[in-house]
Amino acid sequence: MTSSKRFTPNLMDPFLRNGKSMILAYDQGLEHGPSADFDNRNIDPAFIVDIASRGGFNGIALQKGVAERYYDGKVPLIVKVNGKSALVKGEPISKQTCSVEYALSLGAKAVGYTIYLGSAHEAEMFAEFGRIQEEAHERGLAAITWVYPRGGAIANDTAKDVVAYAARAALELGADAAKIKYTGDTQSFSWATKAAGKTKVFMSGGPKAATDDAFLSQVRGAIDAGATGIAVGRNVWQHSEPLKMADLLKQVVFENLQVAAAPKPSS
Ligand code: FBP
Repeated sequence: MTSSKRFTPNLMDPFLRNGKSMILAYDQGLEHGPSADFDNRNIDPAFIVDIASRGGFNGIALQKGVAERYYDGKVPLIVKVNGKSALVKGEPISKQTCSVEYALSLGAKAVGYTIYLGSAHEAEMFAEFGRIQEEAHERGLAAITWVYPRGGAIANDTAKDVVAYAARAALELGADAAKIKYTGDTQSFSWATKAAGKTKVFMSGGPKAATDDAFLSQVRGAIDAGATGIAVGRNVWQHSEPLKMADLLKQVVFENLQVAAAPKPSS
């Protein structure tokens, strides 16, 4: 099977190690606000940038203001090129905050763009992502989309069919990778990884899980379902020992660690 000359299968290579990947996400300061997610340690972007390199992450996702001031070049960069605050209510929409050209000038190897699938405003985000994807590819950058089903039309954003729809939307819209929520089990998440086709699937983390094993078993389930990896934030940098959590994640993602065997860091 051949692909068109327009498809460059290796744009995600900077973020892969043996075909797998762990990306650290830190755009929550804009998406949720500092008081929702941060404490005195992780409110400092330098703390997170340090975790990314010392924790062996294969990428870090930042908004442009944080990237401009704190990115140290040690880990491949994804610049989020849209964003919104948690203050606006109603049908969600997230618009462009940074050009592809500017992301490239910051050292990005990929741009990230959130689409609220099912929102009354999805058409605007589809169109904007379409332009960004084409420009990113022209400039040799990967286009990664966070596809989050949301709005009045969505009853359950982690239902099997809804998550598979998110994965498929990413493929149809030309994303190199899709960051999607976990469905809760390997079998149902497998449908999403199938739906994504050649678009690589990354599991999104969500709020910090009650126990380390609870989170690690989600990661195990996603990898077993065919995901390329994870793109997570709070479960790492809200952890009392982020580097120990990073080490456990590496073992699950790259070394096939079964979660029952995972040593537990104190949390
Ligand atoms: P987490 O692992 O902390 O959930 O981060 C993943 C992420 O996609 C962030 O990149 C983004 O800021 C946030 O989740 C969006 O969260 P929400 O689902 O509340 O919009």
